[in-house]
Amino acid sequence: MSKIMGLFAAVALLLFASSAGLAQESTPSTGASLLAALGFPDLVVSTDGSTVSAPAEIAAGRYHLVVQNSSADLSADLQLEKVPDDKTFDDMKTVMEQADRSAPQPPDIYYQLVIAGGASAGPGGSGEAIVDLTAGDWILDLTASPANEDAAPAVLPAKLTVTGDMPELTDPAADVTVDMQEMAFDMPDSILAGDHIWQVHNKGSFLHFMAIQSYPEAVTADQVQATLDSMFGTAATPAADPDTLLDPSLFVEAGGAAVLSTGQTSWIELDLQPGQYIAFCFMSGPGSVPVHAAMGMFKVITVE
Ligand SMILES: [Cu+2]
Repeated sequence: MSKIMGLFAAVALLLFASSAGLAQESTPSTGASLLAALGFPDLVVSTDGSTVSAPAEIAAGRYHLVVQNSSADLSADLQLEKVPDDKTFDDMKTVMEQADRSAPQPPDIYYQLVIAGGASAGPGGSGEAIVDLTAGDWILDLTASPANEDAAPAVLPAKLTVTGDMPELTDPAADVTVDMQEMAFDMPDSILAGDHIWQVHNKGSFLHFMAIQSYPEAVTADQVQATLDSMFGTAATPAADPDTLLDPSLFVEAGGAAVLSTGQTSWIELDLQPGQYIAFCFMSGPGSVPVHAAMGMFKVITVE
């Protein structure tokens, strides 16, 4: 299966960590990155693929989230999900454990959650993001996935209690600003190559995330849409000329931002080389809403 379908499958299969595969191999480790240099306190979540180590309680605020993955062969995807007011962490853990992982999308409650982003780390690597955590109980929703997409991931939710009022916050300066909404990425058509901070905000009403993939040659939005239509069966018109379709096996993951719910903002760091890239949202739902990318939620980007 292609990387794109793999990511879509991850959205369907990894119940509460649908940002699987967003780990950027070249993400610097904590202490050396642009994100670390912003000076927000570290929130370190470590895993060996079978256990999770993280603080049990922190003050409300903006954090430099660092996911450290010491597993040699599993990828770690962390998503920060707030426990709803009328539920407990244990309620949510039960929902996650009992969910049907062969279902096309997560249970309805997932779409009601406040989700503050997250980060992914490949085997032996780390990942990071700047995230905002308000008072309440949160689920550190960590999923450890083998490279074999058919093998079941380990779901390792941990509880994080956040206390107190949010401090006064000034948004860090970002080189690239992305607003996500139904069904579009509002962002520049071209971006300067190199290491940059990206601000990613969800101004829509659905859950969204951003998966950036490179492609080895220039593409048009029409080509991307036709390819998505052929992959997801969403074509309203007869199938496009196969010669115009992109080859899904040529897409390469280049990083991205984890799931954000309405009104949430996160900051990520990407170091992209010049070339052709496409940002996708492979979220599906709520309800019968198809994969957002196939509904037009993608953006062709040139990095130069
Ligand atoms: Cu979306």
